[in-house]
Formats: sequence, C-alpha cells, structure tokens
Amino acid sequence: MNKKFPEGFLWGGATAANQIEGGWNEGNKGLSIADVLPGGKERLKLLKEPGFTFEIDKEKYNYPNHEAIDFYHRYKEDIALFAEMGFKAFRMSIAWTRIFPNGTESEPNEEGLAFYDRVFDELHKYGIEPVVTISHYEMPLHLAKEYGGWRNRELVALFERYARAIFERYKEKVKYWMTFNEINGALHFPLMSMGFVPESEETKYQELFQAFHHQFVASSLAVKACREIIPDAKIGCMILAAPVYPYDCNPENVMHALEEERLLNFFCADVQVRGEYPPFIQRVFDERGVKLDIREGDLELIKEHTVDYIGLSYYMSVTQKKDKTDDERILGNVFDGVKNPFLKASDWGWEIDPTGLRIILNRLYDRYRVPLFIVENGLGAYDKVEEDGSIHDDYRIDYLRRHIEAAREAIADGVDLLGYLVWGCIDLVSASTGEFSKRYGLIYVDKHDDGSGTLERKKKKSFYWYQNVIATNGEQI
Ligand code: BGP
Repeated sequence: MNKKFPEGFLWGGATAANQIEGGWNEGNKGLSIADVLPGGKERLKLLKEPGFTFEIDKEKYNYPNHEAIDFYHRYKEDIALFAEMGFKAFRMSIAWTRIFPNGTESEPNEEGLAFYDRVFDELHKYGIEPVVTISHYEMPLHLAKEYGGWRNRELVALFERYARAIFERYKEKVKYWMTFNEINGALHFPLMSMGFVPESEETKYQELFQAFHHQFVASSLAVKACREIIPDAKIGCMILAAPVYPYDCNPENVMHALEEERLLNFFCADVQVRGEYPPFIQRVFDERGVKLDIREGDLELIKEHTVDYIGLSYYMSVTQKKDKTDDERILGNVFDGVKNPFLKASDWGWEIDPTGLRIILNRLYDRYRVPLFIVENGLGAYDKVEEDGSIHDDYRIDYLRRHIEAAREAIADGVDLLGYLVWGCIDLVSASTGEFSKRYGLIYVDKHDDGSGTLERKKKKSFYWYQNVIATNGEQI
C-alpha cells in the first residue's frame, strides 16, 4: 500500500488579502466589505443582523483589517520566512478593490496590479508557486452598498472584467487559481462573500440562492476566460468541507444528516464540478419558496465551463440530529449541530476531527473524481510568548500532524490530492471574529486584539516542525 505523499506534492500555507495586507487605503485601493467589519464579538453579531449599515465608526469600533499584519509593506520578510520553511506553494487572494477600487471602473488600477506583480516575483524568486483566490470574503463596498451585493445580476459582468484583467496581467506568473473562497459558506455568513445580509427570514433563501446562481455564472465565465488566456493554468472552485454525521442510527437522523450534507458539501460543488444543479435542490427550492431567475444561456455556460479541481478548507465535522434541544447544541460552531461525544473542541468550539478529513476527502473524490487540494486547515489557538521569546505550540503541531496523517491515509485510499496548505501560516486577522488572538500561524506576529503590537515576526516551534515535514515530503511528521 502506498502511504507516501506523491512527488511534487504542494506543501505550503494559505492566507487572504484582507486578513494580512493592511494598507486599506493605500495604492488607490477602494473600500471593501472587510474594511467596515469591526473586530471582536460585534463582528459575529453584525454578520448575521439584517440592516448592516456599512459605515466606519472609529469612535465605537476598531477595524482590525485596516492594518492587519501589514503584509502590504512586509511581504518580502514574510515570503523569506515561508521560503525558509520550504514552502512549495503559497495561497493568497487578490483584493478586488486594489484592482477595481469601486468594482465599476472600466480600467484596472495600475498601482494595485503592480503590487501583486512584486509579490508574485518575490515568490518565484524562491520557487514558491502562487495559488490565487480571485475573491476571498470581500468585495468592493460600493457593490455591496449600491448594488446589493451578489443579489444583483450586474455583478456577473463586473466580476468577469476583474477576472480577465488579472488573468491577462499575471498569465506568466500564476498557474493555480480559485474563483470564490468557501462559496458554500454563504449559507451561513453571506455578508463577507456575497455583500448582503438577507432582509428577512421569509426572503432569505430566495435572496441567497439567486446570489449563488449569479456567482455560479460568474465563476463559469472566469473559468472560460482563464482557459482562453492561460491555457496551461488550473482553475478550481473552493468549498468549506465538513462531513455531516448522523447523531445515531435513527433513520430520521440519518436522513436529516444526508440532507444537510448535500446542501453543505455537494450543492455548490455539483454545479461547479459536474456543471449542473443537482436533482435534490429542487425540493429545497420548493420547500423554501425559491424561484430562480435563470437567463438564457446560463445553464449551458455552467455545463461547459466546469472547474479542474476542488480546493477545500477543513476545520471540523458536523453532527446532526433532527430534533435538537438547546442542551445538545454545540455553541460556537459555525453550524447548528449537536455535540459529538467522541470529539474535543477548540477554544472557539470547533470540534477537532482528523478522521473527518479523511472521510470528506473520500466522499468528495468518490463523487467527483477530480483532484482535491486542501487549501486550508489549521488550529486557531491562544499562544503564549515565553520570556525568552519562544512559543511552544505543541497543541498546534499535534493538530497538524494528525490532519496530515489523515490526508496521507486518504491518498492511500486512492484520493488524488494536489497539496496541503496550512491556514494562516502566519498569524492574521480571524475572519469570523476579527481577533488577532485566535492565532493559526507557524509564525507569530506581535499584534493584539486592541490593535497594539510591534508587528515583529517570531518563529514558533511549529515553524521548525513544518520545515522538517516539507523537507522529508511528509515522511517525518
Ligand atoms: C475559513 C476562511 C478563512 C479563515 C478560516 C478560519 O472559513 O476561508 O478566511 O479565516 O476559515 O476562520 P476564522 O478566521 O474565523 O477562525
């Protein structure tokens, strides 16, 4: 049995523009959704509340994404550290607002384009392959405020213009692309990726699924453009992957888990990989009063321009029970599931389940037969800096080791896996809470929830551990 990682396996780390760059108003960058999201508990609340105002109120809130970890100015130092760890690949996103500040301009912003040229050149200097997400949990604020986000069909053409501009500019430098980060995550947090919070419970699903449809069409147009402009590129979708388990063998719970699994893991991937809406979704639409406005040619476009691979994030599994009491619910999880008695949770209530990674990789590969790419996995934890400056994050090493082992098992099961990227390889702003204290990094950044800190970078114990994992191509973990 082959229990090795293949030659050329893409080891590395992953980030997103708004969570690392800072420089929120430099280089002619426009305001993005991420720039108006406050840090801390407020963020979680606002993400779900209808009537979000999109105003910056510095008296009331702090805005962690404004400076983030200042990658905008420190990218050389950071990339040198990634190279020291031996990264083969680095996932980052392009901020749409650096290229089209409002999203509606007819020409791209040269300063923004030039910034990413410098970043890609720096990566190539060390032989690191950039893996680029076109839209990672942010969009021009103008499009959210004035257009209503992805509910508006006009965004399709604006996104295509943006995608074409970056393919043209970076065709020699970027060969791995993904369209929308965690496209399916919008079922839970639409504000960041879709630019709106549904107006009411009654209209929620109509708004969400129509916005999904627009993103699917936009994604297909991007795939089409990518094939024309960069024929040797690979372009993927990106989903938040979490296997759904039934709480027990009560068939009612098994059926409920199956329905949840389809919606969470398979709905978007079916459209983007198989090129068609799955049969099960019609019932969901009927039960939730959804009537899609599908224009002529949309379904053909979706059918013809499917993705090459599935990028996925993996943090937890979800356990489902049809009727759950409040006591059974797991608090803090992104999903409304019940506690799994076999699993422990992180400090943020995310249930840690390495075998779940093997399960979901198998389920996805069984269903789609296209290469998979783990483009996010990691542990958000509180780190302590010792007096001598060292950081002993053995809990993170343990987490990563067990997940990499699970990935290796999945490869032995026959799964075609392109690579493994540690989420937040350098500490960054948490997407869901806006905190700095929820740290994922192998590299520590001296920046704190109240905005203080020198921004100094320090290597954690996990830095050295991962360096060895990569050097041995996963033989020593
Ligand atoms: C994914 C997002 C990332 C990232 C990660 C960790 O959902 O794609 O942007 O932030 O989750 O989540 P958090 O930052 O909320 O801990």
